[in-house]
Amino acid sequence: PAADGPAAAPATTDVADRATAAFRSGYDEQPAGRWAAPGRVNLIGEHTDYNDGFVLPFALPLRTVVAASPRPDEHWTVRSEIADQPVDFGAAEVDTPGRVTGWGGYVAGVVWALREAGYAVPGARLAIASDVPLGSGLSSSAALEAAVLTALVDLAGLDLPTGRRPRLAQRAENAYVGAPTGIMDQSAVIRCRAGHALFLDCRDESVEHIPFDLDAAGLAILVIDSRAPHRHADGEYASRRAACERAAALLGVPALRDVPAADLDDALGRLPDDETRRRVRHVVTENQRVLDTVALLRAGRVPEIGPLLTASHASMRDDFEITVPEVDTAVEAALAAGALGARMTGGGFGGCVLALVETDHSEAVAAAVTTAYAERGFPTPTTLTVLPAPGTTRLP
Ligand code: GAF
Repeated sequence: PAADGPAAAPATTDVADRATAAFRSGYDEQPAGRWAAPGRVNLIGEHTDYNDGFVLPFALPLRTVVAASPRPDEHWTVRSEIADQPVDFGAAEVDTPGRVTGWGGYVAGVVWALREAGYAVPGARLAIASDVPLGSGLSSSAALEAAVLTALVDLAGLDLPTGRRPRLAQRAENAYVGAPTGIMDQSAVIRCRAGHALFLDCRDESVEHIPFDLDAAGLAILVIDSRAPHRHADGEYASRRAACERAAALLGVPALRDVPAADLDDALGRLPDDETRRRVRHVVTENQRVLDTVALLRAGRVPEIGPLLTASHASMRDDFEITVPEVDTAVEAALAAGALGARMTGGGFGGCVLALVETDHSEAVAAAVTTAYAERGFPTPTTLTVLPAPGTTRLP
């Protein structure tokens, strides 16, 4: 690619080799196995998951790999290529949510969630390597949770169907780490399939794998890292969630998913203030945009989803108020350079933007974003071209 053109995703084997190398140098033995979990982007459906609504993510060809072996006692040691020292904990730390902090908390949280659900979890030695950038809104935490969860399930020979795993990984994040996130990220990293987007109903967790063949349509998805670091666990995410729950209570429905788009005006008329009305309008219209996107994809009308992506961004910017100047700049520059649609993806306040482009325009769109960033004095963004990848797997 040109200097400011999009890059291709790194090969899974490299990150798997790094996990094996970290395991061998840390523990002086071969791991019993290796498990890989991807990051994700969400094509559309933002802040709808905790409103019992619809989302449409797909898995990225960027992976977190955990190399692991069981040990006979209730003790867990975790090494990571990003840390000099291992994190080490026993049952006492696991059984007290929040006790293990930092990245080790996601691992301890998974052990906690499995034990709390009544599963006998073996002690383990683990080593982690990852190509999923941290804090970029691509679900590095869900990838870590899913890789560790799958490793422990396999090492223990537990009978835990794939469809039940996302809730356990989410519990690790909600109740052990303390981040009030929804079910999308864990579902995406565990349940996605190559070449497909995952249409998930977050109320009953039913899924449909929607073919998303970008190559056949002559299209590409660019994932542009806005370089504005994002934080889930912070107050803004929690306050949006709380506002949605308050609004649902005011409207007398279990969740905002129960407000059909056709009833939006009536619902807005029953809300007390403009901010609450805008929050509700985002969620209700975003759910409808997911349904409309799915209908277009089912009909093979892929290029036509572009305006829905762009409308989603406007709704996040104006109604849900979760964008920042870097992501707005990336979206505007991508659209001005000919992208069919563009939007921020993930929880917000930074993170990544995805742009749907005709393949021939990829480099021009990436270059336009870089130029717009330079004009505003923002750090140079990085851009990756991605195709929908598989969910969590055991590696050979
Ligand atoms: C974050 C959360 F983890 C998800 O559950 C979801 O709410 C998303 O933000 C917004 O759509 O990624």
